[in-house]
Amino acid sequence: MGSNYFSHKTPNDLENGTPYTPLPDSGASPADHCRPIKALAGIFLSVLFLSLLIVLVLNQYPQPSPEVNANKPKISPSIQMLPEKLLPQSRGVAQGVSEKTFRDFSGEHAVYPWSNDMLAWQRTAFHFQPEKNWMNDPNGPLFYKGWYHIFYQYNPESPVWGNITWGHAVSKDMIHWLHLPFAMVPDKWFDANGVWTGSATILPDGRIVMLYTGATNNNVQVQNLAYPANLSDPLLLDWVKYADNPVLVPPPGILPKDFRDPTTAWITRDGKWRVAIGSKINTTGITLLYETTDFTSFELLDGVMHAVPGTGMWECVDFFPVSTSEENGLDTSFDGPGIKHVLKASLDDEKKDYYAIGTYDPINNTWTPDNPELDVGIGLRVDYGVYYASKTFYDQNKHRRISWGWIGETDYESDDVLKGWASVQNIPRTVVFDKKTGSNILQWPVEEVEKLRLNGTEFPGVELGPGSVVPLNIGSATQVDIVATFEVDKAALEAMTEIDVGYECSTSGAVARGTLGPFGLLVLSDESLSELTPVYFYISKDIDGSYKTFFCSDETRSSKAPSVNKRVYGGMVPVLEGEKFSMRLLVDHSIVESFAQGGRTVITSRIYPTRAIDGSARVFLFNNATGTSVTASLTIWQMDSAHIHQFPSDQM
Ligand code: DQQ
Repeated sequence: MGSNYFSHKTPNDLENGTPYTPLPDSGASPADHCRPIKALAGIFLSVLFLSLLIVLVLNQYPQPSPEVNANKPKISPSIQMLPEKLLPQSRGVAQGVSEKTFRDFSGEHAVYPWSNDMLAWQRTAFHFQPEKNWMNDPNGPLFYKGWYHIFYQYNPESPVWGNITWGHAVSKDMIHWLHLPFAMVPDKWFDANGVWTGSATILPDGRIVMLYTGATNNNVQVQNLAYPANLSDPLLLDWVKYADNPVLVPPPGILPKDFRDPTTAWITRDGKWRVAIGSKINTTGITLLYETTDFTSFELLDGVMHAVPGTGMWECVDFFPVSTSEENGLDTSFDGPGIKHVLKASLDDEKKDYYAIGTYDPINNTWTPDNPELDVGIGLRVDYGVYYASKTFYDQNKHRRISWGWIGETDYESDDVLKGWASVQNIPRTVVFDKKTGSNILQWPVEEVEKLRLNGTEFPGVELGPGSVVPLNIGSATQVDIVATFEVDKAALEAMTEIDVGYECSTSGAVARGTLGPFGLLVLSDESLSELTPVYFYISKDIDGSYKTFFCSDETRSSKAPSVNKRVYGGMVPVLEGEKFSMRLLVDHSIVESFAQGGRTVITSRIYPTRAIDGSARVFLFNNATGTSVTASLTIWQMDSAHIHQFPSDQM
């Protein structure tokens, strides 16, 4: 590193500041040596548990009448054990980011003999994804001169994490996309090991500032400045990296691999910009706050904006205001009455996105959660499924706040290599404060996705007795948008005496029958229910007589392939007096995005079926409660595919 890069910078001088203690690039800690044994024991128990579940399930669902289906693939898979050397390699950890390979398998170490049809089917039809190779975090989303821009962490060379470059695409509606040339590649010493995550800020004079993390040639995490070469280009094709980068280096007390992912900046009444950056001190997750006027020199503000002990490294911090009285979204710099601030962090240790709602104090540069028991990292999740590194932006075009998030893979890395790609981004979601509960945000797919709806089929007032499964005859259901409400028999609700305090989605699943649940939908199910993914509500009664509702997505029987992760995801969802139980599901091949009660609780699942694909994928209603009937009313739309192509080169 040439000292000229830093000569004018204090106190963040790489050479004169607190010396770095580089973390070892690899090598097992003492705890690591125990992992194979623990993993084997875990795998054995998981296999045993899964087998028991499968046996149980065969008796749980009455079989619907069989229907002849000429398209059903005739596959008799044989399982092969993977040699130890084929187990997925760790990706990212040595370079100082969280694990980018899915390793948390509940199955055994076995490869499944996927057919080409099965792998091809997994590719989504209306979610954003590059043509091939690896993608992770969304970066710097913005709206500019008529175009929505998405940048993203991308490996141009393979379907696994590495060589991180900024992919770039534009859209008029955030549904149909045109791929553009890479915005930034790792070609400078200050980002030689990766052009990592960053955020855009649109200044009042129209200039665009992009702050991003660079992993330097020595794997130190620094913050860099980039800006468009030509602001009159609506496509923002060319990006200039500021010559005097980095503009920020890890401050004293922060390890060189614990300093990343700058937020969008916001301006306060003193006319100065603030930028938050995630980090940790020991095991306390923290948000550092910097002040700047020119985005080239920054001052670290005293203390931290927020810290939560035990939550570990905070990646991809996001910070934004929400209106407590209006419907519209707010610019990140909005200041005025009737607002709260949302603080979100992606927990490196758990690979989960958490948020909390609270109050920002721009004088003391602190943020305080409304409810300390639901603080960042210990309370509400942005999404209870496979979803990470989310980032919002203010869409000045439609006055709304939009969030993007990375939906990773939960299959074997070797399967990703076979299919040639890995990961997608969610359907962008509008984010507002939930004025009814006052305690959570609401996330909802942008209205533009509804333009993909084709023929809709309505199913009004379907009666579901205890233990019933009802097929919904819409033909193939691999690309569908489902909006459903459920009404529980009021008498059963009032008569329930059973106390049911121990329910958790993750440990119970759709086979655990209670008086008032589970009930919901089975998606990506084949005709004989040999593969199925229940998305459901479960109502439990607490000791004090109150009801709690859980919203869950149960992947445990979603695939015959043992080499994919199959979990039950979910959490609690507030259902207020007078409200029906409502859910919306976007099914797009291997993705199911599920929204309960208007988006109070959201779950994203990755599903890799072997039978419930193409024309064999069906949807059913089910009620596995023992003590209540449920009335369901729903509409299912088949969904068109989005147009996602290269931008025509003659028009660039
Ligand atoms: N992904 C980036 C980092 C970020 C992580 C590297 C989160 O900047 O912390 O690809 O997934």
